[in-house]
Amino acid sequence: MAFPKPPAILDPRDLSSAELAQQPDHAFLRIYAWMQLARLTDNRILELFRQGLIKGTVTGGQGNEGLIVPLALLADKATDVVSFTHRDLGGHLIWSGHLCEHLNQYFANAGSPTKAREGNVHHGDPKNRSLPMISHLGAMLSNVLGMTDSQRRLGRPAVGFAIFGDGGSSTGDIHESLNLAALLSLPIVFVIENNGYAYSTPVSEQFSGVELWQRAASYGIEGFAIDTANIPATAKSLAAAVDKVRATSRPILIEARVLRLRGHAAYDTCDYFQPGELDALQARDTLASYRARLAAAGHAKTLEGFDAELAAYVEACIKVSIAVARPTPASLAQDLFAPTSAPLPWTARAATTEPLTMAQALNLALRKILTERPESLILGQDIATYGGAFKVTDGLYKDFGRQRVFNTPLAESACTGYAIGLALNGHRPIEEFQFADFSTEAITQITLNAATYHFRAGAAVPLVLRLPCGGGLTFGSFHSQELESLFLSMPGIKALYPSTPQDAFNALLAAYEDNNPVLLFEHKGLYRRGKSPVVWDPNYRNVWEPHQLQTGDFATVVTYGEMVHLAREACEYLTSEYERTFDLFDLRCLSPLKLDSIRASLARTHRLIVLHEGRRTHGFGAELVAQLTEELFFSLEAPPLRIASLDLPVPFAPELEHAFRPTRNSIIERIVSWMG
Ligand SMILES: Cc1ncc(C[n+]2csc(CCOP(=O)(O)OP(=O)(O)O)c2C)c(N)n1
Ligand SMILES: [Mg+2]
Repeated sequence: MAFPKPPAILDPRDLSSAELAQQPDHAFLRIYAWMQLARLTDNRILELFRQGLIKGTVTGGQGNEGLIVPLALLADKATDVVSFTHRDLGGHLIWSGHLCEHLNQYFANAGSPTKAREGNVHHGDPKNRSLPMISHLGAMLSNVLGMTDSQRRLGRPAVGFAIFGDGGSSTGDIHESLNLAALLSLPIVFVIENNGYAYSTPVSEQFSGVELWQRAASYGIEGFAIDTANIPATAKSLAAAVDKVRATSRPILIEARVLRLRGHAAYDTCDYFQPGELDALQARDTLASYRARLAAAGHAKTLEGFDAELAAYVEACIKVSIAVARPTPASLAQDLFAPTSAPLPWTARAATTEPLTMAQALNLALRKILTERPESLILGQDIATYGGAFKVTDGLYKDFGRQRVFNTPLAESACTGYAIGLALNGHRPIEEFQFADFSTEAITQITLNAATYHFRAGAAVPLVLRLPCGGGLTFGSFHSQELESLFLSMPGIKALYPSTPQDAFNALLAAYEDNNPVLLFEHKGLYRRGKSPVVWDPNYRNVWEPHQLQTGDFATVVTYGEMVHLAREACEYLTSEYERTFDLFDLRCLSPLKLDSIRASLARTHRLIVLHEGRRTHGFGAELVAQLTEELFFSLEAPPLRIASLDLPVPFAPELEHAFRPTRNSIIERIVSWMG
């Protein structure tokens, strides 16, 4: 069924300070119409939810329209960046799309913009720079920062709108994002929707100290509060703020006092309100008072016309959307990862004639990427003049400058979110974590935001996260971990783990050109474990497959990272002392797993040894054993052997760490006793 034609008053989706000054009546009536559309739609969504026709969490925007409607109208939809919250249906309606498409999202039908993979207001339009929210409050702000910066880097005069609630204001992500925007001087309008409550919690239990807008001063940026009870005044101050941010490229923090007229969500029992409090709130409804004000100014007839037309339009759209087919699970699995592009046109220059350490090989790959790919940039802590904690980025800042190679503050979550925003807009950031361990600070951004993006919003996030990992260097439990099983239990992440300088060079190029978030595990013990030649390898994409290092017939050994080198030594010993030979595989790619060559080996040897440095319980080896043996189980001649670290935090002293991790000798001992 065709989408109904919207009433003419909804044709313009824009507003400017000039229009507010010169033709205020036009402007104010347009604001009213969009507010009324948002209200009618939110109200009908609530009814449809109560009828069981809409599922999930229905958090209405009733009371928030006086803020979000002028704000969304003022944004330049061809340039600017936004991420709307769960109170901002009105903003979604204005930014892009037909009402039917938004309703399709709520009905979770086959026409839903998230392909019905996300519910209700969790949609967006990333191609038009409206970034779909994830539930985790605060997480979207840094994405807006990154995409806005990407727009500016491309020469477009964008403003980003980073919106959050009074409850969200307590999260660390909000602080990290405000700090980052101030530091990088990004043109961001931060807007706090202060409706007095976070679910049932009043602001008095949310924060103490200064009012929310006054926090601006501590970031060295301008801040002010507005009361959206006066909508013309709200529109004018928002317009002035947007103009200012666009012109100065400095962030501003606005605390908007708004109302929440229907409790937190459809399921809210509202029993935390004082008697009469909800009625009193509803009596202050800004939409009603705005309508009365416009009617008193001589627009009563026009408003009646709008109301009738808009109500008929909403009903007609519901009729269309409710009849759309239910979604099918047909393409669920295919859509997890963004398709990878053809190989980039790398120059086939031989990299160097000198043998290199793995750290130098990575540096060379980064240099090649920065030289040949203008969309690339590198960020991380201490990576600029200092060259990174492990000197992997040595010299890059000097040669490529601050625009391409820059230090970040200690804010792993916001910096990763910022990188996601850059990646969504065509840049390809490479982020160095000082130690892999600190990536846990960014776990929401990596596993829930970046990793799910393509699945839920159809947008690619080409992002490389470099993770110096592993132990054996007496760094203790917070600088030595192997985190692959933590991350890779979540869908949507690719991961490479090279063990040689050449593979590290190849892996960085392969990860870089992939259209998905890729974790690059770099074992710190391998950074300087000897040198070997590194050449331009036209088959660099082979790092996505396991590499067979030696052949034999007694057992199939699968390992990766630093353990590859220990496994080699152990196999050599067992061959010379016990005359056993082994098929030895360096897995190299941990996700997506490609195990066919290893399965073929196991079908021949009938014995499997899996070795890794991460802990044993819930470790990556469990998954490897399961996937490798489930089809070959009855042909095995021995139970699979798993060699891993102990199920403990990584201990500090060398003697203790030695006992914790597999060593050449402990590997040999385990295999000998298993051989029986
Ligand atoms: C990090 C995080 N913790 C908890 C929640 C659950 N939750 C969803 S909405 C909400 C209240 C949010 O309050 P506020 O930021 O003021 O926004 P409002 O709903 O009032 O618009 C909570 C606690 C969440 N979404 N994210
Ligand atoms: Mg709130």
